[in-house]
Amino acid sequence: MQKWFYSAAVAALMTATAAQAQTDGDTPTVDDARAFLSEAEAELAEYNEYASRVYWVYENFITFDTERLVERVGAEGTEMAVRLANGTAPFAAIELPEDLRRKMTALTAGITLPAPSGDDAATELASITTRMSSAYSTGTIDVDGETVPLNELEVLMRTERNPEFLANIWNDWRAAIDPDQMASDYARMVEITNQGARELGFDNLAEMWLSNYDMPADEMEAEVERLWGQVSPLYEQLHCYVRAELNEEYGDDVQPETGPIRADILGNMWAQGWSGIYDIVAPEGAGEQYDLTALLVDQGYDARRMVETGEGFFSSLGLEELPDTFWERSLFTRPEDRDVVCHASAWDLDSQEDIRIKMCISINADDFRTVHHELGHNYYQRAYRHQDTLFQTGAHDGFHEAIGDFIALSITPDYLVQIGVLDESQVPDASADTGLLMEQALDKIAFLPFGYLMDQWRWQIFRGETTPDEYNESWWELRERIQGVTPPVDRPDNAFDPGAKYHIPNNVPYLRYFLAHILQYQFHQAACEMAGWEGPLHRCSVYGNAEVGARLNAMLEMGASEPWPDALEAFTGTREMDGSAIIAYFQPLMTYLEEENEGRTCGW
Ligand code: X8Z
Ligand code: ZN
Repeated sequence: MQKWFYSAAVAALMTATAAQAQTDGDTPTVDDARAFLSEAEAELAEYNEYASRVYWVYENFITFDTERLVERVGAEGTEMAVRLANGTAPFAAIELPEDLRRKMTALTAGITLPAPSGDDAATELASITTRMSSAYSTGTIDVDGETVPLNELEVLMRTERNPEFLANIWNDWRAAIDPDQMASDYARMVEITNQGARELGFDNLAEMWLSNYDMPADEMEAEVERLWGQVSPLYEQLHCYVRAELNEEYGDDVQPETGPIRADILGNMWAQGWSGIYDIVAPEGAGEQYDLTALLVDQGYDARRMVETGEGFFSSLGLEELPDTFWERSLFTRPEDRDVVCHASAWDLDSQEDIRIKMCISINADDFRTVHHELGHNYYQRAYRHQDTLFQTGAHDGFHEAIGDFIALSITPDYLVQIGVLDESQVPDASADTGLLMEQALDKIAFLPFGYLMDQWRWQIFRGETTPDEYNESWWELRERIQGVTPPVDRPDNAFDPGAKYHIPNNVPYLRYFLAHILQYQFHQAACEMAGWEGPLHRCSVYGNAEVGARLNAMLEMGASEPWPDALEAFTGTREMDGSAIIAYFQPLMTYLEEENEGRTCGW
């Protein structure tokens, strides 16, 4: 649970002044608003630090007792957030300077899970969300007589090739999260939080989540549609090519030539990133590639060294190195003796220097990139620590998710030579470009529809378009229609498959990752231009470029103090999110895929 979650999850305090003004029937003044916000921010800052420490302990030691602690602190946080959000009401009708208005909006729209005031709704909500979170993080399945946790299942999904075995672990993981309990918890949570959203003046929670992007919710939704429309043709080509290769590998019985792709044979528990099956779909005749996982393993990399290497990249840009406490307090590997939340996260506990990551690192290329992803959060957090509490967050949540990924786009062959992971003689020549791009597209292009549909599913529920008895059906309707994937085995009546993905039981909005996948290529393109790079974008690394570092830091330092188009402009010169950068990046691969797919019937 990241620090900016708390900033967003909490809101403003009804000051004596504002309350007084309201009871007297006077219109509050701008000074009243300023005083109100400043008291609210002080309360928030104090709560944030305390709550972060409680959540940290829970996520590092999931026990009966720590669950009770987070339930209490979670309920208190929701009650405070809702009280403060309601406290903004007297200021709705007065004209405010832009920065104060932005803070008021952050207070009302920024609560991820609101509860209605009174009736112990916040307490019930906290107990439901804690139960869902623990069910997810403590889930294990039996594989050949051994109890296996999710982070090891993820490795098996990448590396195993027997379709029956894959179908089994895919199915068993979905049974391991206690689907009956979780589905009913989820339905109750939707009722409570929708009531909370309505009390704050929103139609439902979907509208509230979409109100955090410096524009009206319906415009933001249209923006998302536009972006998906820009990039979906890339996905269709990749899907078509990968399906054909899988058909060749496994035969018609496992993967037919037409229709959706079986979700368990794409190298990932959720079919959200497909680089695990690069070996199956590698382009014929693509030049010699290197295997980053093998290089890291062969060179004896351990978890800490992966993180040190990530830090080294940020340092090369001129960013200050991580504090000693980062190394003392972070969690890098899964402890054997207790339950923890293994899903990777980055933390800022005190809005100063106490930043950490918590991750169960495996030594492979995927986690090497995730380390950079998490560090991106930490560098962002540290850069905006001088902002006021309500501005201590990303320009929008997609920015927060894009920073570390943008850095990881610079993990090129030349960069790997510079840090001694790859030998000069192993640098692939231009004939390997299609392969390099393919491997990356398997993660980044394949992710796009998944990143897009996760919140489509939730928005439909929040809007009442999907009822609890339709949860799983509507999940698979979206997965088939948008992503073109299908379950390997019939879904049981009680299945709650979305609950088997971290962000659903943990209520982390997901649109941010879709936006980040678009934005990171805009950042990369702009940074490479700054660096004077003239070659193909996928060969560009900004490692060691102090100018890029300084301009990046200038954007990070802004936090959420200005509308996000200003932050985007500060770094890239443009004010719009735009798919043309990712399209340009993968253009050579698209040409290849279109040729390969000639004569095939694409789509599903
Ligand atoms: O959840 C994450 C990060 C933590 S913010 C590891 N990601 C999404 C996921 O794992 O589903 C990163 C990319 C998508
Ligand atoms: Zn993240």
